[in-house]
Amino acid sequence: MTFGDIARKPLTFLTMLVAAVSFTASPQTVFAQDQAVTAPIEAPVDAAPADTAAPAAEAAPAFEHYGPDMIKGQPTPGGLGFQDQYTANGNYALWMHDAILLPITVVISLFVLALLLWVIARYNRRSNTVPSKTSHNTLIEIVWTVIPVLILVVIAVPSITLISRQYKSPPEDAITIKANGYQWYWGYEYVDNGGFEVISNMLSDEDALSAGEPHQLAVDNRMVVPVGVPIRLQTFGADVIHSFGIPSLWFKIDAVPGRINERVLTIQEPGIYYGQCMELCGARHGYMPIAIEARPLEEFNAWVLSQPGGTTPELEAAAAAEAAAAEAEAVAGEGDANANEAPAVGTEAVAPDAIAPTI
Ligand SMILES: [Cu+2]
Repeated sequence: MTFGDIARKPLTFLTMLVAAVSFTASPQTVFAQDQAVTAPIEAPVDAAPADTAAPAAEAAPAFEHYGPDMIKGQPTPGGLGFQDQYTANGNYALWMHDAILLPITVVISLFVLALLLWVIARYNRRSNTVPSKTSHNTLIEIVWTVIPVLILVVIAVPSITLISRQYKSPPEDAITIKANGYQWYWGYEYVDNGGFEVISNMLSDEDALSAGEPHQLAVDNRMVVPVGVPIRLQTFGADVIHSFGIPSLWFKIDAVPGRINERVLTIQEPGIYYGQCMELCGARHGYMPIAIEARPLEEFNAWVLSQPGGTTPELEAAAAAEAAAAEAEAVAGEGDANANEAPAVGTEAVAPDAIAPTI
């Protein structure tokens, strides 16, 4: 054995030891990275409201946001069913679940349970010593084919209706709002209102509780939307796939990089509705909640005007009309000036006559 062998053996051993230690340590390393990632993200969480709120406060009078008494869409402790619904689609889906699916499921389950119990009690080896050798019964076979088909038809009709309602295109006059998913927060772009974007980060537990809002759902800047008006809600993934989902509005679409998805959303009542990112999108996927604040249209417009760069289509139309009128006046003025050239000579000619009698 040469010195090289001896040197190599401990080296191999050392290498393996280092490898083993690094394998066992790697989860901690990953975790440490998570925390390292978490730390700088938390800084903008605090910084974002200051950045966005400050110019808003300067630009226009402060807008009074809804307090916790207006929270309508949120999970309840021990809740088993759906959240209360605040859209037409949500109410339809809830009706379909409560009035059709649940009764059918319960009746079928009880029927199958009763059949099982009956078979166990009546046709066991002790009470039924001579088994029947019947192998076909046309009536029973028709019944157990036709009844399930009818059940499926009863489920299919409202089910397909619901799907078609969910995929209805937004009307032309719908207000377009774009929800951009970022790792790990949301940005709401008001495309029809000047194109400004509101950045929305989760509040810390302490801030949420002191505001009276549910922790891990409360955010610093809510997505303010008009109530009773169709919204063309578009989603976009700025980095990876996210999903924009609000259970109480029966609304969920993926936010995919490189494409825009859109659905129409019409909220029936003013209030606050909470949702979350619903596509696993990375380390802080669970900490990018959605909070929608639905306000009557006038209040929504007031909020829009309180945002830097915010404007309404009416204001834009009025400004455009004003500009057009001013332009028309200018053109008319030029025209008048040209037209007045001849009368101007006339007035000059008239002037001496007019002056003459007074002399
Ligand atoms: Cu996400």
